[in-house]
Amino acid sequence: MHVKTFKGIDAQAALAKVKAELGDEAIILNTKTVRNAAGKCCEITAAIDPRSAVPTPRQQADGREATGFPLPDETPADWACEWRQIKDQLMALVKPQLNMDELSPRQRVAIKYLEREEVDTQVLLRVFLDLKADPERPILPVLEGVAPCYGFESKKWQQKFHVFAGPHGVGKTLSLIRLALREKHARPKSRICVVAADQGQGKGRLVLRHYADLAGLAFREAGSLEEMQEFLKESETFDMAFIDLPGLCGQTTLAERLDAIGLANGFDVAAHLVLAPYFAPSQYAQIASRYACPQLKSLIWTKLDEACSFGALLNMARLTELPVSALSFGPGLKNSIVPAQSDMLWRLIFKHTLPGNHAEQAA
Ligand SMILES: Nc1nc2c(ncn2[C@@H]2O[C@H](COP(=O)(O)OP(=O)(O)OP(=O)(O)O)[C@@H](O)[C@H]2O)c(=O)[nH]1
Ligand SMILES: [Mg+2]
Repeated sequence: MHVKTFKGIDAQAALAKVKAELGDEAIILNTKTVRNAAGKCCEITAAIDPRSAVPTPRQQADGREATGFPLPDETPADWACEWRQIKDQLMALVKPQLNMDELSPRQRVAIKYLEREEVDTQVLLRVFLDLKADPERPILPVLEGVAPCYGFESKKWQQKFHVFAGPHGVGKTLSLIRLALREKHARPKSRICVVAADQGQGKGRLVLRHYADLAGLAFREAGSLEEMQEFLKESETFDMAFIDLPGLCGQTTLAERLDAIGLANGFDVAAHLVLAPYFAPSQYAQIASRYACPQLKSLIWTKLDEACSFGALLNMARLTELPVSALSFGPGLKNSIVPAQSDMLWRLIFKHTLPGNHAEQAA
């Protein structure tokens, strides 16, 4: 474990230095205000484990480790587990230093609420330090920094190829169909193709074909490198392609899978990680690391109607540093997915109001 102390004119400045040098995985061990000849300054002591840090897309994109500590090729599972325990213990030590008295009553209530929603301590600490700097500061702009939204629609998402990836059964195929249908509805003239990239294994491709036929979308099967190359040759004739990737097997990573079907380099690809909000924290950490790659651009949350807390949305946004692009809240085809907007996310987290209900209330 590497431990280092950072100084700044205030907590925000010192924290920015921690992030720049050690990354988001850094654990804050201590914060204190010190006086020196120049006046007051904030001192933060932080630690990082060089082996268990989850690589961020930024780190992978330029091939360098932003912490400056080299990562070995493999992280032994027992060490990862041990580090998690150490981290939990360190967090338990740090937590009492989240001195709630330093916040205004409104800020305090919001932080306590997030804690009950199972928002992890790293997120809470970041929010706490931001709020502490200004007792008048409302919490939502701070949270928007942690989990920004960038709603899925072609006006904003101008990539041609959209890959829907994620664990088995989370709702990848259904999300893809609904977003493709929304796009077709909004721009009837756009030439949209849906592509089953599941090598003929999943029943999802039958569903895809069925809805593609009904909605007048083109449909292709391209699960292998050869089939994908064939598809890419004719892709000039389409404005957008929605590619349905099956859940990854074993320890395969998304980068390896995209490489295997020839989508890793040189194409206009945005991959979207589809997730449901009821995995265990350790599973999210593993998913974040397996799916991290330069093409991964957003998170799509599904099965919100089945969840009882939504802290995972903030936790995963911090882990992946990705915006949320769509929210799905029902098993049906109609009125059950929307491009994500910040107000929907906060209503979901703070009021447990599903986006659909919000739309109805507003109507
Ligand atoms: N309640 C609820 N069910 C959903 C939601 N999204 C998808 N589902 C259901 O989840 C099940 C799996 O959906 P799929 O789209 O087939 O999931 P998938 O990730 O493509 O599954 P695989 O291809 O088998 O890995 C279906 O029964 C969907 O109706 C949602 O937002 N809410
Ligand atoms: Mg599927």
